[in-house]
Parts: sequence; C-alpha cells; structure tokens
Amino acid sequence: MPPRRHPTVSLSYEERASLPNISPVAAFLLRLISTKHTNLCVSADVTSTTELLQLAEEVGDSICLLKTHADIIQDFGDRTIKGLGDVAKRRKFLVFEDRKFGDIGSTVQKQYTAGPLGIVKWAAITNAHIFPGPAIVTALEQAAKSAIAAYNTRVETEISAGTPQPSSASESDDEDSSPDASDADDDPTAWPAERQGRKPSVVSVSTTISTKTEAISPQPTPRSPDLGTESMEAALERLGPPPFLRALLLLAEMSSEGNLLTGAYTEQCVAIARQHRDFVMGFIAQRSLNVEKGDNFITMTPGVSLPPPGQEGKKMGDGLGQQYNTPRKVVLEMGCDVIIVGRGILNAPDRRRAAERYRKEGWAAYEERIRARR
Ligand code: 6AU
Repeated sequence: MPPRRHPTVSLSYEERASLPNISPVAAFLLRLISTKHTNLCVSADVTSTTELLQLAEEVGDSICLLKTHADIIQDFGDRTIKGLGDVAKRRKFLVFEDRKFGDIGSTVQKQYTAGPLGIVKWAAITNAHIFPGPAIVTALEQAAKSAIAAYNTRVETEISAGTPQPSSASESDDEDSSPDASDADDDPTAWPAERQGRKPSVVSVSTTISTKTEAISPQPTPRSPDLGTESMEAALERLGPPPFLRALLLLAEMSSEGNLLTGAYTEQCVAIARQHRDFVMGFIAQRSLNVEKGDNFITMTPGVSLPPPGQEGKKMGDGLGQQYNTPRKVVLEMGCDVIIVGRGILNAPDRRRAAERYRKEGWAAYEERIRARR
C-alpha cells in the first residue's frame, strides 16, 4: 500500500538534511545524495576483494552508498578494508555492511566490533533485525560509541605522548608501513580506512584527529552547497569528509515473498527507531515509514530492477523468493529514498553504464516526486 503523504515525501534531500531529529550520518548522506545527484546504492554481492574493489571503481561515481556482504568475500582482510576506504574517499560514497544483526545484545556487540570482519572499524552504516527485541539497538549503539571513543582517546594519547617528528620522516616510512591484519585488530589507530596507508606519525595523526574531534562533537554537518555554476567535484570537496560516526538501519520490511516483517512488527520497528534517532538513520523497507510529525527516517529499498525490453509491467523475481519493483515505483509511488540494486547492475555486461542507467532512473523518479508537491 502506498504511504500516506508525509511532509518528508515532498521535501528535497537537501531540505531534509537540515530538519531536526536527524542523525549526523543521515544528514551527511542526504547532502551527499543531493550534491552528487544519486540515490543509488549498489549491492556488491561479490566473493573476492579484487572483484569488490573493481566494482567500487566502476560504479563509484554513480552511487551514494556501496553495500557489502563482507562474510561472502573469501579473502576479506586488511587489503579489502583499506582498498574500499580508499575508493570510497576518492569517489565519494559511504559503505554499508549488510550484516543483518539478529542476536542478544552481548553477542551482537562482539559480532559488530571483533572477529575477522571488525565491521565497526570500516562501515559507516550497518543494519539489524528487531526480532530479538529493542536491546539489540541499544547494544549496537553502545558498541559504536565505545569504538569511536576508544579510537579518539588512543589517538589523543599518542599525540600527547609522542615526540613530534618532521613530516619527511613519516614520508620515508611509508614504503614499509602497510598495515597487517593484526595491527588493525589491536590498534584502533591502525584502522586502515582511516590511515589511508600511512604509518600514524605524530604529524599525520594530529591532522587526522582534528577532523575526527570536530566530527564527533554534535555540530551540524556543513550545509551542502548550492551547486549553481560550481562543478560537482568542487561541491563535493566543499561538503567535506563524512562524520566519524556510525549509524544503523532497521529491517522493517523485506522484499522476499512471504516474509514475516509486516503489520505490527513493522510498526514496532518504527517505534524503536524513534527512541534512537541519533543512531537509527532509517529503515530497509518497501515504502516510506515516516508517519508522525517528527519522523525523518531514510528508507532504503532493495528488490529493485529494471525490466528487460518488452517485459515492462510484468512481475519480476529471481525464482528464489526475491521480488522486484522499478526505481520509479519505489521512489515516486512508495516514497522511498535510496534504491538498492544488486544483480541488475552486477550481471550487466557494462556495470558502469548500468549503474548510470539506474542512477538516472532513481534520480528522475525523485525529481518527479518533488515536483509533485503543492
Ligand atoms: O538486487 P539483488 O536482488 O541482486 O540484491 C538485493 C540485495 C541483497 C540482499 O541481501 C539485500 O539486497 N536485501 C535486503 C537488505 C539490503 O537488507 C533486504 C531485503 O528485504 N531484500 C534484499 O534483497 O544483497
């Protein structure tokens, strides 16, 4: 059923970024979407680091988000994390690990922060089911806060304890400083996505921390630029780096046939999200779930595909329960904000071109939605 009309369905991404009750990561994402003119998230369901990084390069300019399933990447490790962080920084997108947490609080904290994946270290966004009850959100929020605080404390300690070295010394160290997985596990300053391949000399760390502390205090993200005659590259530079914070999406609805995430379950999901607006940025759902006055959640929608020529209007699926809708249907009619596309792009002969096609479709549907406001 289409959503009842809520103000957020008619507002631009830019306008929504400035509303109260929005998590800092959500505000940044909305500004990124607005500046880069893309509401496309590519679902990188690939099984090797090489394929992941190649895909990220191919589609990076067309997306606001890259969604990973880290547990299907055979050789997942420090090279994956660092490589992904580098492409994301260069091509300007955020990383969303589709972990679908679903356990008791104490267990999900460990799954989020430890083990071979160490998700909190490299993914700005992740997602969770609420079937274990609301404590799953509290637990993940607590784990995210502790991880970020530990990172900052550690870096500050190193700054105050370290003896400043000339920057040339750190440059000369670069050759042999590629972090290994054990570094990354023990030492938060070695989080590869943040290190960008450099040994944290006192000089380079103090540059990093000034960005981090600024982002961590609850200041509004800078307003995204009015593009005007400015190039998109300049506008993206002006947007600055993402806040060094973490955010969560709740699975409120699913795209697969016969799933049980309906009715009261979905409503409960929204009620839990409202209690954690700083951390829960929105939902995985098939329609906008913003209903109350203060709601400004972002809806990300999987099960999106464009029909092959001649198949328009026909029901689309994958034979394994997945059900597809078009970008136009989910964005224009259902009020969703971000389209998540996997095989529609992954299986295309030219992925770059396919991503551009989906980006244009998703953006046109959004523009039409905004134009329809009165
Ligand atoms: O476009 P596809 O069908 O190739 O891929 C869809 C992607 C997959 C799923 O794990 C994921 O979206 N997904 C999710 C997510 C994002 O949480 C929820 C859902 O209900 N359906 C779904 O397909 O990586």
